[in-house]
Amino acid sequence: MSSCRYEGCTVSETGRCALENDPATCSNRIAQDSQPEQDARSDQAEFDGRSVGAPVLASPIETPSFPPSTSLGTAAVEEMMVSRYVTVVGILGDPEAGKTACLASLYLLVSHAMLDGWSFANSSSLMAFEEISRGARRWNNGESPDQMTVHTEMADDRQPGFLHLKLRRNSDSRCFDLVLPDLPGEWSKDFIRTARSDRLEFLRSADVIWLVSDGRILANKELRQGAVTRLGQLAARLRALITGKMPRLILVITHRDVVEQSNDILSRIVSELAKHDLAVEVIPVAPFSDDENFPAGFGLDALITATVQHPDEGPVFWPASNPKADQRSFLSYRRD
Ligand SMILES: Nc1nc2c(ncn2[C@@H]2O[C@H](COP(=O)(O)OP(=O)(O)OP(=O)(O)O)[C@@H](O)[C@H]2O)c(=O)[nH]1
Ligand SMILES: [Mg+2]
Repeated sequence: MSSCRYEGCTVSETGRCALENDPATCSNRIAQDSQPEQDARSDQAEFDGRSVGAPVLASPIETPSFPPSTSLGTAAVEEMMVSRYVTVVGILGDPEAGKTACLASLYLLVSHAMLDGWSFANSSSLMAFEEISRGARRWNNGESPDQMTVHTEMADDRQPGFLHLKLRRNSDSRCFDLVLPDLPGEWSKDFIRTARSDRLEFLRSADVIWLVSDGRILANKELRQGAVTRLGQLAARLRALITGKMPRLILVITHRDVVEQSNDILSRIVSELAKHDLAVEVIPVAPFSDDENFPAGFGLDALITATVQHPDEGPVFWPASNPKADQRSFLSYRRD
């Protein structure tokens, strides 16, 4: 039943408001007096039923936790790129060329403060680095393992997983964020053979691409022509995939502890890539080694320095020029 607090209102008899308000919305009307009481009673019953043994406070919707620290997906890398400049590195090369070895060795060097000129600043994928370098830590009675890394297989065969490393350059304390994918050699083989490029789309926004080659194959007379041809085919595929500005190419030649490359083979590779209008910088490395002259991690500092440098950096905007004691700058102003 509805009634009205306004004295003399006849809305219950006539249906018309004495103040000419809309009876449905008039603030003086007390709608169904008994309803609040009923509601309160049913609420109490429900509360009594639930309250026995139930938690006093509702749990928060999301439990705060640390990020997973495994390899990063493309979305996580994109999110990182929103807030700061991130150097994206593409890593291509045949199976067993030494791609994972370069990453594992880089991580082991930097985690022991042994990467010349660089120091560790941060990483969002420590567990992923731990995973790939685990093999190099398992030694049998002081003997190094035969294989420092294992063949890379992807959990998701359709998209790359990235490793993140933030390094500080000791010369100027500048920090660089690097994201590097550990890809299986089959991805490069498929890219060459069938032009399958859907999972390598990220190369379009890469700053640098490392073309990793096994130095022992390049030094072998019977095998090297095949390796050079494959590098040429890879260059052609990259030209077709990347329509905008081409990332810088670095030819990373592994197994420097075992062999040194002749100038002849290097110039053959350079001219093979030049056919596709591509220039390449060559860096020999030895991520793992038993040779004292080329200790494990040889060349990786040079590789990182070459990766972050920008050869097309412009001239200094306002160069510092110290005044000379006898220079009369004011008098010679505009004289020449
Ligand atoms: N001595 C020596 N061994 C190396 C060097 N580079 C790589 N290796 C070894 O070569 C093997 C293959 O290297 P990986 O880095 O796993 O090769 P990958 O390119 O990642 O191969 P996939 O994952 O199959 O594509 C590993 O056992 C490494 O320890 C090097 O410069 N010197
Ligand atoms: Mg690998």
